[in-house]
Amino acid sequence: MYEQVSHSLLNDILIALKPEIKNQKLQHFYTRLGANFYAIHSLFCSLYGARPDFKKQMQHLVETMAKQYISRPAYLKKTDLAREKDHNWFLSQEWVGMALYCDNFADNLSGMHNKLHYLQDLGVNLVHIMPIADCPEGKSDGGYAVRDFRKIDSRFGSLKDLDSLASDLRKRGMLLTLDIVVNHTSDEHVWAKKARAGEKEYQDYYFIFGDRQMPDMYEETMPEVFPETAPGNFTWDEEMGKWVMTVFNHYQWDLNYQNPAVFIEMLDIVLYWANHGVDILRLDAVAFLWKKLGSNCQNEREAHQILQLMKDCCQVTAPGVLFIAEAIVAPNEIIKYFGEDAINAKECEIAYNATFMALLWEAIATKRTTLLNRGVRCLPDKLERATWLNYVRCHDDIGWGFSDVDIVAAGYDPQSHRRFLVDYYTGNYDDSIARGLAFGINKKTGDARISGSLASLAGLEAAIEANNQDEIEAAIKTIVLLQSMTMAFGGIPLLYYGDAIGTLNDDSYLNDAAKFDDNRWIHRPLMNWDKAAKRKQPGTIENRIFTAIRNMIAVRKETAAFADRNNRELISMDNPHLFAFSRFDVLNASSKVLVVGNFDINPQSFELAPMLKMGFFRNGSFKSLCSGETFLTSVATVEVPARSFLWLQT
Ligand code: OTU
Repeated sequence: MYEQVSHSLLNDILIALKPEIKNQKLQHFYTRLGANFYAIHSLFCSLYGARPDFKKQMQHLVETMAKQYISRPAYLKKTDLAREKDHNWFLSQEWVGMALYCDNFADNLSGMHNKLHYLQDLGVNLVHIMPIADCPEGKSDGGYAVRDFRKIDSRFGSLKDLDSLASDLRKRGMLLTLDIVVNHTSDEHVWAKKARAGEKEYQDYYFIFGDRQMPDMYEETMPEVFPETAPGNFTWDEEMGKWVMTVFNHYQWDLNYQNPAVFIEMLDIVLYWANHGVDILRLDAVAFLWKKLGSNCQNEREAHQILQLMKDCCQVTAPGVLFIAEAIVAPNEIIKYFGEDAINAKECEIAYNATFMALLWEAIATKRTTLLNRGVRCLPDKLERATWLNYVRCHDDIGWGFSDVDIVAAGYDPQSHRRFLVDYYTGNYDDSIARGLAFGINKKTGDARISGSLASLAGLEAAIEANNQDEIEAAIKTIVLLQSMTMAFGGIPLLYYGDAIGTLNDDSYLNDAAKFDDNRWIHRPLMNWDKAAKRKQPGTIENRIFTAIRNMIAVRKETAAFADRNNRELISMDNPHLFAFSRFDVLNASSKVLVVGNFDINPQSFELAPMLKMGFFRNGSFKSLCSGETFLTSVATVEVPARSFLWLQT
């Protein structure tokens, strides 16, 4: 019955299409629309069906998709078809990413061309260029407070520069990732300006209230994202004389997706960037897309429906484009951003694996892998056509978002364990030389997160200052160990610019009035190209880190077992300092890799007999993939040096 309704609505919509759309060649568009319309219609109906203008909005939605399909360049339509055929293409082990700010890394977008060889030297073939859309200077939240979604900030260059970079990347077989800040706009966006000027139509784009009644009700259950710099979730706008919902900074106005016009505008922006050759779109802060009184306004069912709808619409117009969900939420919530099942409710193909990231840092601090093992074991299975973005550091802080239940099961008290981690990474703990800063300290809850560069958190900064060679060695090992885990875990490893050469904290942000109160800037430095050049001098710190990572990337790419096909098994080692799992080649299950990480500062070993029983190393010998060393299975135990890893293949 419902399917019939949906079918006849589609007919009406197609008949009513404007002649300039109807007269185009839209064969693939119609096929895909037909295949996805039932899902699109039911989602749109469940979100907006109660509105009197529902049919009009639906028409507008289809027209938006059709127009963007018409303007999609032929070469991208070709890529769409190829990717539709090989629809698991992104699960391959060949992809390795890096996130970078184009201005810090290369002055601007056109400067990027001359730096791509550095990425290729390392083996990186997926570039996430941090937000480049137009933002007000000084009120940009690092690019996440967008004033004009379709304009590139003049600091970074022009649309032409981006097009030329996209084409250069394509020729080199590299993928381009850009951000779409779907949850909010800058308070200087034209919609916000119109709202401020009193236009009701645009006030409906946001959550705007004349008095404190609704804001107070929301505040009862909404947590604070930036408690120090932007406490509360509402900001008084003097000019409008009203309260605006601002979950992040005071100048970031939350978009109201209860209004279908907002959804259609944002979809149009998503498709606009898809048509500029972006392969992967990082959707920022997706957990926050739906606000509901009485809830923490994160991970709401409707937020998922919005993402499903966005995916289905993108599938019709630009099916070759993937979405990354940036949802830094609990493990059982993150998993839902992949969708519920691959056919009926697909969402984002890729999601940040914040759980794994935080667990890795926890294991470094405790030197034990109890929580890491537990946390990974409890990570729910993801869909088949979905993959993680595995990372050690990114432009944001590290939050201790693992589940309390797991912390307790690992034998710790949640609150004091989180406090310990903050102490450890700020260097306020006996044996810690980490140089992190506490970020987002919440006086009410006692929570805090951590800022700092990978190298400084791993102890390299303090070790260099003390000129302590052993500590330098240990820090390098820690860095390489952490990266070895993200390379082998299953998913796309995402490096952060500067981390392959041991970039330390940079406190120059303290002299910038627009940055000094947000210490995440301590790990967003200018890329130091003189330092990068030292990667070629044997024996330097830069050389040791860079070559180790480059080697891992090369090995990863040639090891089919590292493709992400839900082909990982955790292995208990009976040693609280080791973290071990196996990866197998789905086409050749006997081709296995055993990954072992030792998080302790002393060597640790494991017995071979149980491994042989599990079916590893049947050939009488096994090989370490990174060092090339061969071992005989006649040895009783295998030693893993302090803060080191092994990738062993029979
Ligand atoms: C994201 O962050 C971005 O990565 C941050 O750089 C932005 O400040 C923020 O959105 C606002 O656009 O929303 O889903 O420190 O981890 O704010 C998670 C907290 C986010 C960040 C969190 C995150």
